[in-house]
Amino acid sequence: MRDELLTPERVAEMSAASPRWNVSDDGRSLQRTFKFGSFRQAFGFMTQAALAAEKLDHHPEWSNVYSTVEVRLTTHDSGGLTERDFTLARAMDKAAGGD
Ligand code: H2B
Repeated sequence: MRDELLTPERVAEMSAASPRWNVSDDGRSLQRTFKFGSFRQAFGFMTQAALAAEKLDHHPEWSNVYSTVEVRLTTHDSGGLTERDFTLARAMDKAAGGD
């Protein structure tokens, strides 16, 4: 089942509620750079986020260099942003702790 794409108005609303994430210029993805104090913390975050992603059956595009994790969220099956991207964004915020 293909999830419905969010309207630009809904994307604006939802991204206001997830202020650490940036909407890409084309409006089709969310991006956030997570910075940690060490590689161990970054990888711990990735482990937790990976388990959350599996539970949600929604997966990030991401890369890790030392203590930095760059994340891009989009719904490939739908070709843009859906509710699932924001759900995973919130789960990743939670996994990162802090704010
Ligand atoms: N993750 C993301 N980010 N986008 C998708 O479209 C997607 C996914 N599709 N994870 C899921 C898995 C799909 O392939 C399975 C069959 O549900």
